[in-house]
Amino acid sequence: MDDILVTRSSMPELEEYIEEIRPIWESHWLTNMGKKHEELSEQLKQFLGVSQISLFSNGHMALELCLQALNLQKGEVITTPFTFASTTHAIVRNNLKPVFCDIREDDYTMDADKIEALVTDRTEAILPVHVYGNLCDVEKIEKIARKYGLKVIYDAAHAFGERYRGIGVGCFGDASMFSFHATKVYNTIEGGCICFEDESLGKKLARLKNFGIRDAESVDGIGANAKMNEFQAAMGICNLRHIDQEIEKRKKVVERYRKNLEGVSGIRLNSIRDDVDSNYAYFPVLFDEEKFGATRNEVCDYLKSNHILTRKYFYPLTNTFECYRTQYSADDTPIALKVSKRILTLPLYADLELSDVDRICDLIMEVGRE
Ligand code: T4K
Repeated sequence: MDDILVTRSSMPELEEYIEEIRPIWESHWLTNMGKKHEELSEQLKQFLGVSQISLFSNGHMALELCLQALNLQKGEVITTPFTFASTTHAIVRNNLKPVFCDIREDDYTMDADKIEALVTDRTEAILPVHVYGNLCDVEKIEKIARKYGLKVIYDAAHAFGERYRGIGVGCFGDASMFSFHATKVYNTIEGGCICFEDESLGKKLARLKNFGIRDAESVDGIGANAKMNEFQAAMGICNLRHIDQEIEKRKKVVERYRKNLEGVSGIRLNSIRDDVDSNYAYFPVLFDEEKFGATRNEVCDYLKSNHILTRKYFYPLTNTFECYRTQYSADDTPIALKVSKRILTLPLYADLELSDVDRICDLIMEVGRE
């Protein structure tokens, strides 16, 4: 029996991709902001409903270079430990100090009511994560940022294509990063972008992702190489043609999971907001051992023994990583700690068969009863 993995990359038909890359073959123009790159930029701007966009080789470099471009010098950035390694590393690799804020119990995003207590005279920015595609409290965060003069950079890696009350999620804050990694709702194989409004930020990003080069004879920034190449952009153009159907298929999978698992004692499903058009990026389930009768780890192991490979996104918390643990205590973010020990993301991708969803849910119920 083949394993069912936590996700499976969406891909166009091979012939569609071949047609898309044919001009690249003919022109020999492979990277450095070529025609496909420019075409995809325009298409994504429209699709995401944002005013400015800058494409990158991956989401992490987009985030890291965005923080660099914002020139944050006071030192502290308030963020969440309930995220992928990238978010925290992007801060630290800019010689900035992450200050960890706890999360909300219902949607796992940064608890905006706990931000103000963490603001010091060294705080310069807030970096929240729309984790699993759950939107942060963008209004409250905006208010706090205004009050203290802080920048807001959203890690929107999971929130591609989502809208809040009709507004593209990339419109909030000073900048938002989307990831186009193979495992995401939308992929360019690897890739990512920053969305923003301020044109001067766009100019800095353009230089920083290309070694800091201003023009052929001047280099005025300590940049990196983080350009999206033409093959990535071609994949992005193809995948964007099918994104609405892909999200629709994911929705069906999520609805089936919810139908099967809703109301089961000891299982908490991801909360759903009416004012957000979801992209159905992840299906996290929280297990309360006492009520359900089994721990998250027991469920994970049982599913694995039945060829279902789930993931413990996001365990461990980033503030407990070996590289950070001497500087932080997870006890300072007790809700994040509790959630990270109990949460499991179940397989979710557009082509996941509904019969497999039923089987996964049956297996989960078996562990709970044992
Ligand atoms: N911020 C947040 C909140 C993020 O979640 C991420 C990335 C970032 C920032 C950084 O964005 P990028 O620089 O990645 O654009 C995966 C992804 O590598 C990572 O992109 C993602 N978050 C994270 C949540 O998940 P792993 O180590 O769990 O991936 P891996 O290789 O175990 O793949 C998971 C499953 O995906 C596999 O079991 C099968 C499937 N898969 C994987 C690959 C690589 C495919 O179907 N096709 C593939 O090509 O990190």
